[in-house]
Parts: sequence; structure tokens; C-alpha cells
Amino acid sequence: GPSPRAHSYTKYNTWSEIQTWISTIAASDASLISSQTIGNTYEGRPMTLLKLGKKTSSTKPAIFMDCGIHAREWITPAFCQWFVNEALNTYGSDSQMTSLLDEMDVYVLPLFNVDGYHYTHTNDRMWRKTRSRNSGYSCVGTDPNRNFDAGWCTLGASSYPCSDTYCGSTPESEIEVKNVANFIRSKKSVIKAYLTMHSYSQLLLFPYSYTYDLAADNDELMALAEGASNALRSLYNTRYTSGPGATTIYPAAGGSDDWAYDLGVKYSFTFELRDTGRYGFLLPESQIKPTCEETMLAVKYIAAYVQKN
Ligand code: ING
Ligand code: ZN
Repeated sequence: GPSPRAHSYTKYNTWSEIQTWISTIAASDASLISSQTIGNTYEGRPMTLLKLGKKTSSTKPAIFMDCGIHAREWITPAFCQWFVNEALNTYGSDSQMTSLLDEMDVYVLPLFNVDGYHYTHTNDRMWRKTRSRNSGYSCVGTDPNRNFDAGWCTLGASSYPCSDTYCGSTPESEIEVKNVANFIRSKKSVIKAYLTMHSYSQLLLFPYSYTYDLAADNDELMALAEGASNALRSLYNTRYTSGPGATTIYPAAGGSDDWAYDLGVKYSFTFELRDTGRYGFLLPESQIKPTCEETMLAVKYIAAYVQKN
């Protein structure tokens, strides 16, 4: 048969390329990585979650990270792929990564909105939402980051199915959102941090977005976000702004970070990766490597903090 070509971490891969990569990497080292399907999408594609961490007999605390909740934010699945590869390649040589994976598990969902991502490759590069049908409307899709059960549809979300920020018919109406929420609920006692990757704007956000009220842990989250932003900036001088979602980007209910925080996951962050608007969602492939390298520093900074707290 045809010999498999090496996976590229510096291009925007299609869903089928990512799927093949997931299978290959999950089978590459049984002592460090495994995969599981957390459910299927609306159109029936599997949602595959990778679990990174040195296998032990005891239950370890964990970090959950997802990418590609919004279809057009292509740099984010590229980052999840980069993260997994970097974790495996530096385990055993980088002391921080070694200690992180010895003591914790990191769950990585490389592509949350699989159907939407596929649609951006085949039909509409600027698609954001899921691909579920809305009864009584020809408009398709719900915004998965307005569909979580956190102040659902009260602020910065639309109840009109044709809107790009449509909150859906009910909280967790989207099967993709339900699958992720069910998984996190099932691991609620071990998940210490929730990281969700978006683009663009160069922001490091934390709860709340559904209200202007400050989170009980606001000061600690702000200090941690500032530390992570400084680590990120140290590489290529890329500047991030940190703060609560509602005042730092815009008020928006039904977001995953607010939901995870209210569930009890204290270290809950939304990243908005490069850039600040020159290319926006159409970030050139030449920026994948620097973006992923600098973002690694911020994620590792947060992981190290969570590990010791
Ligand atoms: N930004 C996020 C959005 O869903 C956000 C901002 C973060 C909203 C957290 C709600 C909660 O609009 C992008 N780029 O999608
Ligand atoms: Zn987004």
C-alpha cells in the first residue's frame, strides 16, 4: 500500500488528516498516551479525546484543553496538535513536561466542532457554528460557545437561529456541547483546569463573561493570566491582554469557561490566539510555528501553577 507521509504540524490539516494523526499518535506510546471517543457529532463524526500522562495505578489530577470549538479558528486545532506532539517529544528531556505528565493527566480534544471545521474546508471558510438543523428555519447551526449552561442566552447571545451567536434551542442542545459537558462532569473531581482555545485577539480571558460580576477567584486568576501572558511574550514579544471576559472582550453568556468555572473547575481560561486583526481567522501558515511555540509557554506556565496548587 502507499507509505504514510509524516504529519505536518506547520500547515492547516483537514479533518481527515487530523483523524489519521489522532489514530497514529494515540498508538505511538501506550505508557504516555491513549484515546477515547466521547461521542459523535451531529453529522455522525467521532469526537476523539487524547489523554496524555504517564500511566500509573492511581488517579491523577487533570487538565482539560479543547481546540476548534469555533470552526473558522484554524490556528487552534493546529495548536492542540502541536501541544500533543511537543508533550510526547519533550517528556523525559524537559523537566517541567516530565514532571507535569508524571503527576497529572492532560486531556486534549484537538477538534471540538468537527462538522463545522469540515464545512470550513469544503464550503465556507468563515463558518463558526455547529451544523445542526434548526426546525422552522433554513439557517443552520448553533454557536457552541453560547450553548453551555452558564447564564444561558441572557447576554451577548442571540435566540435567532440565523445569528452567528445563536444560543441554541436549549442549553446543551448541541450534541458536541453535551458530549464535552458530560465528559467534564464525569471527571469533575479530577479536572483542576479547563483551557479552551479560540482566535483571534491575543487575549487571555477568565470568568465571567455572562455577568459583569467578578469571579470569587478573580485576583488569583488575573495574576495567573498575567504570569502566563508574560511567559508568552518572552519569546517573540507578542502582547496579550488579560482579564474577565465580560469587560475584556464583550459580555457573552453560555461560554464553556464560565460553565466549567461554575461547575468547580477553578482554573478556567479562554485563550484568544494570534493575531489582532491583520489576518484574523486567516492567519498564514507561516505563523503556525511561532504562535504554537509562544502559546506552549503560556499553557506550561498555567499547568505548572495548577500542578503545585
Ligand atoms: N471569542 C469568544 C466567543 O465565543 C468568549 C469570546 C469567551 C465568549 C468566553 C464567551 C466566553 O465569542 C471568539 N473569538 O470566539
Ligand atoms: Zn471562538
